[in-house]
Amino acid sequence: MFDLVIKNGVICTASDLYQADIGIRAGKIECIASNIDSSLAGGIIDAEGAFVTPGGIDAHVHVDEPCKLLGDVADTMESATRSAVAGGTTTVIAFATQDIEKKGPEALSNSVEQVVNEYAQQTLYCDYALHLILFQVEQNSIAGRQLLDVQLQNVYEDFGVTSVKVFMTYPGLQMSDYDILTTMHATRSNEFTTMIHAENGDLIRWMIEDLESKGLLDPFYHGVSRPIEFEGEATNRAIVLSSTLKTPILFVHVSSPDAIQTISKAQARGLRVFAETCPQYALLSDELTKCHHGKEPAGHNSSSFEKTENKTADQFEGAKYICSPPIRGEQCQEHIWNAINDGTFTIIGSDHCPYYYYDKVSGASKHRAFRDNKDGRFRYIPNGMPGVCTRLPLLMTYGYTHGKIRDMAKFVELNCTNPAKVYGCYPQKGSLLPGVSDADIVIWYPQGSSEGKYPPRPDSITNDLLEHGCDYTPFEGFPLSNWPRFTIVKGRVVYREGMIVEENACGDYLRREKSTMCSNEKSAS
Ligand code: DUC
Ligand code: ZN
Ligand code: ZN
Ligand code: ZN
Repeated sequence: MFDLVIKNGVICTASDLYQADIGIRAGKIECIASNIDSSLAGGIIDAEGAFVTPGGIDAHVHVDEPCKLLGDVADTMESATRSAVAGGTTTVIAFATQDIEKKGPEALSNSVEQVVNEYAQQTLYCDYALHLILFQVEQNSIAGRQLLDVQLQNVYEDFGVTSVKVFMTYPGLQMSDYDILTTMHATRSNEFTTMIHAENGDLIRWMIEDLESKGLLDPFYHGVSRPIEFEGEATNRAIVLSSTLKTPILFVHVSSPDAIQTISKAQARGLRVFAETCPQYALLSDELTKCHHGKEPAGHNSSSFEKTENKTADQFEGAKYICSPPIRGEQCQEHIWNAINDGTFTIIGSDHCPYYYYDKVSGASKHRAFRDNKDGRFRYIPNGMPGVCTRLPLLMTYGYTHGKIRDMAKFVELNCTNPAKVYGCYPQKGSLLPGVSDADIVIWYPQGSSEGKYPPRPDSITNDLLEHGCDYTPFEGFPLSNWPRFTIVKGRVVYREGMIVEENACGDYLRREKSTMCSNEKSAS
């Protein structure tokens, strides 16, 4: 007997595409077979020939947390997981930031505990796990190594956290090369995954001060202050650090050809260097940050286009597209797609990091939160944009349908299976393996037409589709070829034909194991 049977789907995994039915019991995938007897099912969903994929894993999501180092993020874990399932993502990995008030062997466990406790108060629509953002090594000396070793051991034992992110930029967050080596030493011995934000923070600081001294303050200059070469340099330096210790690393949010080339060369030398990119680097261009010329950006839906008092275009609109690394020139997009297909990129994450565009308090009076703060200087605009909901539909449309991604197996590998392997939750997550995988599944709309025995699928992105807390999407108006019709989390339908199914919300905290892909092998020392 099954709780639910999905019939007539085209099952897509990271290796295969085939027609079959899926039988689900007690939240798990129980069997996949060519024709499951419907009389055995508690419930039946007819996929009508549509693609059936594992639920997406978005391993790069920022939400509001007790330690607000990234400022006031517009999503709680509740709204972020709601937005995730609306876009076919069934597991998110967010961040717990190190709380430097906490000291000693349990310091990092206590930092994570604070975050887990906060999210336990919220309704969660899918499972979530946590990475740890580390920005300070407690003891900046040889003794610090041993302490960090123990701190990581504890955070694994207590919370199943097995990955650490370090920043090579941002005042207050930026780590010295010395501290990065200490961190890598500890992640190596604990078999953690080391995630790197690679941009040269010292050079960026110099550029920001230089631009400000010349009165160049608009959102567009954010990108000017963080050129491609600064990402390339930091990428190369991090590879030197990791190869010194013979330990793997993973670059997050890789945006540009220099970094891609450096990573690809290291991979060709046999170094265990992994990389993530994000849809915004494949689909958006820095032209969007130039709104002060009075043009509406391409792909922009005029319904959300605010006119300023003097009826010209919103001169601050470029702020919506600020993230770090910045959105690059259009010519960089092709490099991103090539690296997606040739294996340089291991995973795709959204880097969902939403900030309100309009002021939350004054609301209707339409003060742009960023502009009215600190004279709109780009330096103070928070870096990040929403994306947890749009990641899979965009990649289905512009990757699969438009032929930029090789095939559906590549789509599943990058968005579902590899993130699970990289972050230690495979095969419970990210795959459709009978007997072992959670029944985290997306049933897409049948290909080709949006007509059927069901409400029509969305044919372009609008902010109100996304179920997130943010007041805009950088992808407003982007045409779509598909959208999740059903999102199933642990056997329960949480999103059905455009509606969240509230009573089926069943998200939990997910403990992870050590990575099977990019943690250190025990033998290396
Ligand atoms: N890096 C991220 O990964 N997210 C938001 C800001 C940043 O710099
Ligand atoms: Zn980052
Ligand atoms: Zn300009
Ligand atoms: Zn991020």
